[in-house]
Amino acid sequence: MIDLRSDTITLPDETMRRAIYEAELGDDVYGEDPNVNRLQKMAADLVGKEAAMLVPSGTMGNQVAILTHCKPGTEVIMEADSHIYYYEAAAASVFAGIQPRPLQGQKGVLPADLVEWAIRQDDIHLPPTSLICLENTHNRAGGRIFPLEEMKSVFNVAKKHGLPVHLDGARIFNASVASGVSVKDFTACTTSIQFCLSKGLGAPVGSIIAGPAEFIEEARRWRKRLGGGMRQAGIIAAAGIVALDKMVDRLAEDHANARLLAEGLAELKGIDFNLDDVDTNIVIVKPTGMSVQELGQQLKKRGVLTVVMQPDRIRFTTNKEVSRMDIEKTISILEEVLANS
Ligand code: TLP
Repeated sequence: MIDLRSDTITLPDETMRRAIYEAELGDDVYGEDPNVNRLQKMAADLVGKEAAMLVPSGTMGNQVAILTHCKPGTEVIMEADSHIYYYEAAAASVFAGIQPRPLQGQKGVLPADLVEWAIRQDDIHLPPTSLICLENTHNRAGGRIFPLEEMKSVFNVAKKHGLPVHLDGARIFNASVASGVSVKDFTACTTSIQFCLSKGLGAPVGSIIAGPAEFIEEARRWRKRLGGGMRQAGIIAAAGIVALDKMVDRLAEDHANARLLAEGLAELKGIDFNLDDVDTNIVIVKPTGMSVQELGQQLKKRGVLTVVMQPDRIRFTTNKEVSRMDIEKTISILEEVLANS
């Protein structure tokens, strides 16, 4: 099977498995796991924040950040197609008791003036705005990069209103590798960030949440409340260290494969698709001659796995397990399937 469902399907390579096997362990709830401590220090340095903390998943990272930043009854500004709004099973409403304020972005980007417009005035009728969430790269917009200048503008608006900014940077390393902008430059426009070790970077599990030391101290309590205090988590952290040390540069291969796929798709009839919409490792297309379900099934029958993203859109996500040859094969399979549409 050529698995283009997600970059979450990536498997740890031999170096990672060896690091996991050899990891010296301790109880992280006592702060005694050497690999967790090393990973957290490494991650904080990489994103230019005072402190960082390992969490089991990107979802928990985002939710712990919201719980730490916000009081119940406040409002959180987020993009209407963001992972936090769309894919986290309303966790922020359930756990943090916040009211989401979804704003329609432009290809995942929230313009600063729209954000400023949505910030609540001080009025007894209104929920106070407590947080602004951004996503970079933006998953449902097709792995789009939130440009640095736009992030700066949002951050300036946030500062003006005394509000924190949380970045869902599940794929911030993709944004950095593809744009040449350092991760630190992106994260300088944020108060806190969550990024995933378990997507294109190939670790089996784990995400990092980073921010000011005081914020991370409080986040640690929230992680514990949610049952995310992991004991000998060095098993996970050892893989995370390899991910940050050795796997960042290889994201360029995923981007090149996505571009190859996109160029192939641009030649085909039966789909609506714009080559300029592909920034990183995600390609989202709209079939015109058949339903997305039908296209997904036809591809699966021929050995290509994809994911339905919207009622009329299907997603291909390049990842470490998929080679250039696999992409060439996918293009010819698509040609065959779409020719019959
Ligand atoms: N995204 C997954 C699915 O949940 C949709 C995928 O296959 O793309 N932020 C962003 C931007 C994400 O794309 C994801 C996962 C997460 C957060 C959550 O990470 P996990 O799965 O570790 O909870």
